[in-house]
Amino acid sequence: PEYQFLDLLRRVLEKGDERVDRTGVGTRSLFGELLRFDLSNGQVPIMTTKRVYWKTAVKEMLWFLTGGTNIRQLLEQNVKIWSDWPLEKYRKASGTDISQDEFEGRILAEDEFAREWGELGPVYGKQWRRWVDADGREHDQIGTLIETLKHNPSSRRMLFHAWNVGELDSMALPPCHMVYQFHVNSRNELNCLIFQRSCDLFLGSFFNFSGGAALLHMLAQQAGLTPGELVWVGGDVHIYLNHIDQVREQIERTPRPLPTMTLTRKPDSIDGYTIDDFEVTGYDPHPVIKGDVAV
Ligand code: THF
Repeated sequence: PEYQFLDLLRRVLEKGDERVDRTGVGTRSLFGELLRFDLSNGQVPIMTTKRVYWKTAVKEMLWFLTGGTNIRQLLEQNVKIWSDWPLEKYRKASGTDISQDEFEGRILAEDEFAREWGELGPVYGKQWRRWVDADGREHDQIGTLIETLKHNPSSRRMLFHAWNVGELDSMALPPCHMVYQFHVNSRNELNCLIFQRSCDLFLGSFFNFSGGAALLHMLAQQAGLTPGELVWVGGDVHIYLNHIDQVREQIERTPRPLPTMTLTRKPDSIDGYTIDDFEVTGYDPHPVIKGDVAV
């Protein structure tokens, strides 16, 4: 299964269209790609050709599920992958060159500062748990999904969406993985299709696959189903030009067997999970490869 991913990396490197993107870094990209990962045998798509910080990815997914939109909750778990955007904003507004460490320290230490500068706007968590409609009513898309999985699993309307058009302008970043659709087959296996409009293959994709797999495990457990397939569809699938050398190194490596994921406990609801409930065994990756994130 990792070979299809390495193959995608290779194709984007070789055939990708090169152009300058929003961040100014430049990318090579292909449009419209699909990957399938089978989770029914216990395997999870936590790739092995470089070490993936899967706990960080799962913590991010748990943060989405809390409905949270402030980086403080992430920092409390030592997750720093969302700090760049608020940091950039604060530097511009204050005219200072504050370091990331100092900025994160202030978010953690000062309530007022965290409220004002740690907020990302109505991003993923807000839309998943508290989408506000035209009448001002809130919709818990995750709650509705779990009810439907339990009581009407043949439904073709089991999905949640984060592309809330009216609120895009107030988000730090519009959602990348924007739609998750679910499907239950005749063997009571839960399948998930993620539609991602924009994918940073070298940094983001591993997080998206790992987080998606964790979500599939939690939802299956809550609805009394077993994990099936994770289908991932990418729109603009790209490699940043400052990641090209790293990707070349990664595709030379030989994949090892994928690890397995199990939940060690069944919480009463989707809101009851913590990072300690996830056990990943048999993970023996190649060493980490570093790359800078384009903001
Ligand atoms: N913007 C860009 N340019 N790339 C992305 O992957 C991305 N995301 C989220 C929002 N905007 C994005 C943020 N997610 C890392 C991983 C995921 C991110 C952002 C950054 C990252 O730096 N990963 C490193 C270090 C991990 C760590 O410090 O624990 C890695 O090696 O994986 C796509 O959702």
